[in-house]
Amino acid sequence: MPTDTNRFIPYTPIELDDSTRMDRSRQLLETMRKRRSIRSFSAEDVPFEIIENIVMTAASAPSGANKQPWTFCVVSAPAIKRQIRKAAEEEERLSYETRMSEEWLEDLEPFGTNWQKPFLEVAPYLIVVFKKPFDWVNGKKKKNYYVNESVGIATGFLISTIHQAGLVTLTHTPSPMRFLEKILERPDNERAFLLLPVGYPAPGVQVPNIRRKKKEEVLKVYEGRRQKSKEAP
Ligand code: IYR
Repeated sequence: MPTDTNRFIPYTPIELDDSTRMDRSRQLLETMRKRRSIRSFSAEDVPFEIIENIVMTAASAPSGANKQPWTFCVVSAPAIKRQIRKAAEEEERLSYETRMSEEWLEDLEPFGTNWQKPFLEVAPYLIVVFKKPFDWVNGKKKKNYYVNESVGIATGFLISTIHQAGLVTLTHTPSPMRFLEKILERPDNERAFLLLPVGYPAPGVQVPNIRRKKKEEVLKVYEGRRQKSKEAP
């Protein structure tokens, strides 16, 4: 066993009483249920520090063996955004015209999507999330663990934080995505994972009229301990 005493340090929990926890959980639910994927952005600029804070919140996510196998590339340069849009639209046009099945296109119908992606140039920021299947350590390849799970969780943090900071985004998945590695000149251990335009919504933007599943459909309770009840003495 290592003897160093810094291997474990005290954890400082968030101290709240149950009624505050209840209030907070309800407020969070209400706030998060207002989140929608947005496909039309305002060109209005966003203070960079907000973007930095959002990214660093995402980077606080848990990861396999704490390897933090991610890089978040933040693009505001118009020339790079243009390159990304052009390459994404080339892939998307092929997908919509030849690669996606009839069933898939039908499933996407309610969202009104197509191969055109103007938001890639209009949104003030593009955050491109890269996963790192391995790291280079002293010239040796070191494999990372649960890479998709880890980067997926970090992206969840990212989306949630973007919403809570009052901005909007879209989880965009141009496929295949290798062009992002080339355009952003990423090292050979990085693979594009997701692309998120971030900004303010276009004024008057509308969203698809779709519903979230009901509690009974997504939550199954296997009760063991009795719930603390408000009525209990
Ligand atoms: N990547 C394409 C297609 C697409 C696929 C799914 I699944 C969506 O939920 C939305 C779009 C695009 O971005 O248009």
